[in-house]
Formats: sequence, structure tokens, C-alpha cells
Amino acid sequence: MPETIFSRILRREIPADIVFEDEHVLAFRDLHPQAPVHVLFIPKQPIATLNDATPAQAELLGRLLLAAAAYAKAQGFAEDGYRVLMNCNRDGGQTVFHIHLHLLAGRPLTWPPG
Ligand code: DGP
Repeated sequence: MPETIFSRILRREIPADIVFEDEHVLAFRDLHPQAPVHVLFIPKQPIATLNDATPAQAELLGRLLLAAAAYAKAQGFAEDGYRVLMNCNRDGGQTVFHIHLHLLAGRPLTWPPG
């Protein structure tokens, strides 16, 4: 998998506003927030796109979701609500090819997305 900016954040080569870390997952604030809360949850094991994820990585993918929900609860906005999403490839709007779960919150989010 080619090197990405997120690999460099994982190695602490470039700064990021890290809000959560465990053995498998790192979470940091998006550089271009689209909502008052916009955090990216990434696996430490690089996977380029959701298309590249394997059944062996199912638990890791679940960890991203559970980490996002735990963060929402800890920060006190879980009951108000939030959105999690993962963009895939060109039509999904993916720009960084190390999968990441977006967590957006802090305002009512419209549907359908653009
Ligand atoms: P996506 O379009 O789904 O691939 O989202 C990539 C997100 O990554 C986008 O919302 C902006 C964010 N981003 C890109 N480069 C950096 C960076 O260097 N630092 C941080 N914190 N976020 C970044």
C-alpha cells in the first residue's frame, strides 16, 4: 500500500490533534472540519480502501465504529446524535487511501449528503 499522510501521523512525523488511541486505533481531528466535531478514526494497520478489507479484518473495522461511539458518549453528544461514514474511492470522495471513519457531530446533519 502506498505511503499516505495518515501513516506519517501514525508515526508522529507530522502533528495531529489526537483525541483517542489504543492498540489498534488512532483518532484525530480532521484538518478541514465539516461540523463542530469532525474526528477521523483510523486503523493502525493500513488498509487502502474499504474494498481492500478482508474478513480477517472484520474485528478491526468494528473497533473503528465502537471507538467512535465511545468517543461520542465520553464527549456527551451521543444522545443528541452524530454521523459516522467512510468514503470509498472516486465517487465516494475518498482522498486519503488509508481507510478512516469520519465522525461528525455538533449540528443537525442533512440527508441525503451531497
Ligand atoms: P476522505 O475524503 O474521506 O478521504 O477524507 C480525508 C480527510 O482527511 C479530509 O476530511 C481531510 C483530512 N485530512 C487530510 N490531510 C490531513 C492531515 O494532514 N491532517 C488531518 N488531521 N486531517 C487531514
